[in-house]
Amino acid sequence: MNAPFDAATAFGPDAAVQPAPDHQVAVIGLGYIGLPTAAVLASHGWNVCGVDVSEKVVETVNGGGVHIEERDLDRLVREATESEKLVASTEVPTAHFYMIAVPTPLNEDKAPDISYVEAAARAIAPKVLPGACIIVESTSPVGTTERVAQIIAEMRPDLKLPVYGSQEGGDVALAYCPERVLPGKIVRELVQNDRVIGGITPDCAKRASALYSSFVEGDCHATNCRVAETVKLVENSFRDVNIAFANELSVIADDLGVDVWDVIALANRHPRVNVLQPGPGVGGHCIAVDPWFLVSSSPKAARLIRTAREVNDFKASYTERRIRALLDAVPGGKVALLGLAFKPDIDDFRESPAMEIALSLAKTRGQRIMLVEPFAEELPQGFAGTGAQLVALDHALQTAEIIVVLVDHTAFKHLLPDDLAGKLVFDTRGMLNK
Ligand code: SAJ
Repeated sequence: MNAPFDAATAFGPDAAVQPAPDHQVAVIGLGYIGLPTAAVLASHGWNVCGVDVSEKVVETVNGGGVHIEERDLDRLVREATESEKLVASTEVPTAHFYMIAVPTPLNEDKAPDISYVEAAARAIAPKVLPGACIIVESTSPVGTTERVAQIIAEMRPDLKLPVYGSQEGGDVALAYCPERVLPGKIVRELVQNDRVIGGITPDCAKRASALYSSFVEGDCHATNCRVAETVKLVENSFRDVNIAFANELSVIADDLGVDVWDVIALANRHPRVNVLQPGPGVGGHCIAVDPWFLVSSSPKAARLIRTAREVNDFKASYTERRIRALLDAVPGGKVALLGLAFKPDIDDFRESPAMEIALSLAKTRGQRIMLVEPFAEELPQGFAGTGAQLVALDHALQTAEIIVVLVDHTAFKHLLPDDLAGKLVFDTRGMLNK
């Protein structure tokens, strides 16, 4: 164990030449991306060590359990730990491949905070051996992969690191390969989606591709690390800008007194038009965050991207104002807010515009608020003491004068006009039109 090895020859778990260490892949960060990735790698035959700073997470995974809800993940992790292909640890081991999948949040001035990636690089540096390959998966500002190389170079002067723009390989390969999976479909998309693999040098991309091509059914596209880092930010910014167009349209349609859902459905009958769906704002940990990385790096140029972010944030406060107007129109009446998650059929309430709206309303009108959320077993944190109640859909339909659809969960889709007869209805998702 821990003998020098050559990861360039490790083209898959079944390759004829297999170097010594027990841990072929170390996945740093066992969150929404790292844990599914570690489990999928293990299910494809790799010996994986998942690393997390949280002892509780490590204990849970080693016990075959999961600390996050994601379709099929519990089964995958249980099988991977039972077969001993996946172990978890708080310590970074020596490995052939290191994958960094830690958070990259925004700081207060909306600039990216890559300190967790830097900490991961510092934890890898003492363990890394010549021939290994380090891959960053975390959504990152352009230049982050090179920053990781710089940290390793500073801590390990004995190693020759690759240099961007050079054709020469180094002792250690470094690449950026962004995750692109959709929450709710992570396990499937990890295998099916194409991947973009950007090396600091072409050789780095080739070495990183060896790992991905062992479990990805989609195509693996090799490029350089700066392009790959930009691609990730572009994907989520593209979606944010397009959702902003739909959200702005919904406000314009209110001004004009036309039905935005009819407008979008008919406009989308044009062969080159595809307007997305308005909602109560944009949530999640990616689309509402990543565009700021581009704005932060090019503040003057990124005018459309910044405005789109502002439009999508504005849509949540606009929605709240409309609900307050409905409450004012029915003095003493109760409102049922349908859905709190950040998008349909998911139990993730973090960074959710629906949750933000509900919490803000509950603070001042708590006694008049009923929450209907099939994915919540109890009243979510923050509502305690406000008077807001978590109720079943049937109860809400019997007692509320106002119904607001914030999330179009499948569990709400059977609602019929008769169920809503005599009530004030505000459908932020156009669910009842479909
Ligand atoms: N939304 C709308 N209208 C739409 C589509 C979405 O209001 O027409 C809202 C959703 O309700 C939600 C938010 O946007 O609040 C984001 O949802 P999403 O399903 O569009 O995306 P995420 O955040 O769950 O996942 C995205 C994906 N990126 C793209 O589709 C370009 C996923 O592939 C990425 O891997 C993920 O971000 C990530 O981790 O970066």
